Amino acid sequence: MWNRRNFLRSLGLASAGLALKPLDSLAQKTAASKNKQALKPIVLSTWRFGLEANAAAWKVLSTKGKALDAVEQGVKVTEADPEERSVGYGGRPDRDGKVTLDACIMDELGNIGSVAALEYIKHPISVARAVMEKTPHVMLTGQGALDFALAQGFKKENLLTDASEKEWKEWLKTSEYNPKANIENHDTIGMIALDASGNLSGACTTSGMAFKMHGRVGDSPIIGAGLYVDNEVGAATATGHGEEVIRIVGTHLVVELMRQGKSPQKACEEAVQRIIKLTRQRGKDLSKIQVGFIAINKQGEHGAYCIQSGFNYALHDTINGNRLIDAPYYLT
Ligand code: SD4
Repeated sequence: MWNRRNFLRSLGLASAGLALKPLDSLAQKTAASKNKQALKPIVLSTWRFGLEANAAAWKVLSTKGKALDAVEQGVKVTEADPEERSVGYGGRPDRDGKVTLDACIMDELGNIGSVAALEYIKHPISVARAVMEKTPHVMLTGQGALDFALAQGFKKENLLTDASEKEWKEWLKTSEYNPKANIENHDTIGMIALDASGNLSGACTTSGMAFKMHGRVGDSPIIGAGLYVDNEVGAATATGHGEEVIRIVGTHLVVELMRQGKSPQKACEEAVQRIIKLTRQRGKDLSKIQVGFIAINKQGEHGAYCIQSGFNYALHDTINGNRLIDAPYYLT
């Protein structure tokens, strides 16, 4: 007789003793979300230069390449562009006139690599990847990072362009360190991607805050602050005042909020709220601070949120192609 039990047995479920139990609504929801077709591949990156970076990443993703390769190839475009004065070559220097770079990378297995305060190397993200793949460590800084890069065959180059040097000399006239929200003395490219196989990876790279103290390290090379990936849950990256992102271990928080069931959008909002609360608690002026988060989850859903208007991000997916989106913000 053909009954439900026989049908389930034909699927190999009844013998596992699973299928005959009534599903409660939570289990049903979980099953539904697992069955939901993930929107993939998808890549998301910070700021308008993310459009060009996404295009490079998409070449990898659309040919079934790995998210890890996509994010590295993507952010390298921004690192190499001297017109982008906040990342890599052409980045604004610190107050001593030195271009010092921060970057990190994380893959779907939890492998991580990072460099901080690295000078003279155009592609710190690739050095971060080499730290991840070729050393027993996860982070190298300053001279040690440079020595390692040179030993790996990276070329030593002057990264201070005439334009950035001119700006620094102008800045020296007042020497006032007063980074303004959204004014181009701080930007970073953070990129997160979900590939066709459903794996997540991310990369983050910057020259950091312009005219920072020599040796200052921001959030961008710190796993859990500027970038975090958990292949079971989602990925997030950050831009803006790094000190504020570090204070709440921002991207780890965003990913953990997604783990608790929050959408990427809600998770970004809650992390920004956390910064707002601490800023007020510390009696600091919120209007001077900008932080933006972007996030994706395993289903390819995305979200973004920032403190004040002016932050945008680039999104490339299979439905709408590559586009720039203004992030929603808190302060009106
Ligand atoms: C830093 N978070 O060094 C970086 C800078 C940045 O938009 O992203 N600015 O603090």
